[in-house]
Amino acid sequence: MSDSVEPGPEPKRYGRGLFLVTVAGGISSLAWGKGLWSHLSAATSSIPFVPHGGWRIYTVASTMPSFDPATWRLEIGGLVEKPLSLSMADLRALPRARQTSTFHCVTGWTVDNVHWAGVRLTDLFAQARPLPRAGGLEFVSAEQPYTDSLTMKQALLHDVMLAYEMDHAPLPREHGSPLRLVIPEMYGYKNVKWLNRINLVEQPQDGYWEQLGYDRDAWVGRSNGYRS
Ligand SMILES: Nc1nc2c(c(=O)[nH]1)N[C@H]1C(S)=C(S)[C@@H](COP(=O)(O)O)O[C@H]1N2
Ligand SMILES: [Mo]
Repeated sequence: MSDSVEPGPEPKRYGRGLFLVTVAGGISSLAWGKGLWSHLSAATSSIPFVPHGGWRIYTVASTMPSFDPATWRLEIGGLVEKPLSLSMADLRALPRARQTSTFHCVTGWTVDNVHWAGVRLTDLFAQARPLPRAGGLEFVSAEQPYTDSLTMKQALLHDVMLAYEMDHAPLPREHGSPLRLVIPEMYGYKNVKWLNRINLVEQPQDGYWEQLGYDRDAWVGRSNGYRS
């Protein structure tokens, strides 16, 4: 772990939680990996999991949001003609988009050929009808205070989606259940997990990692996160 601020978890962000887990689990190394996460998971949720296929699980809060299908909604508001409040069933009733794309974290890890299924923003816009002055979208996570944003043009790239399935199964909790943003052209920090609100705004604003110095336009290989 370097001293620079990186879009990924830093032990200090877990503060007390990490300390307690470390002591309780008797972990001698703070390396971010299978060992630490299986202990953290055991301490913070009843769903054990092990990162697979090169993924690292990142959060900014000490516990992950949980998903209750009975009450969960995706809210779409701000500069729209018709604000929406969609259940998971509503989302699944929309045209189902699928793609296979590669996922890049700015800290250097990559996962090839991730299979996603979900909805395209155009299908939501057909219902919500953004106002002409809506030039950006703010994506708000249930995991506070994580947010990020895109321009309207970026949001309409052909392989941007709101994914509810990953690798042929419902999106796992640690990957942002039930819904996450996927934008393969940009680094992982733009791919907001536990998405539950989209606000249409005039211009994008800095999100969580951008307030800490990362580029708002996080093009893979072309933004300030690039590490050779
Ligand atoms: N809500 C939320 N979304 C997030 C993050 C986070 O900490 N919280 N981390 C981002 C970063 S930096 C990366 S690389 C990816 C990692 O995705 P994963 O945790 O599914 O592996 O999630 C992104 N989305
Ligand atoms: Mo990341």
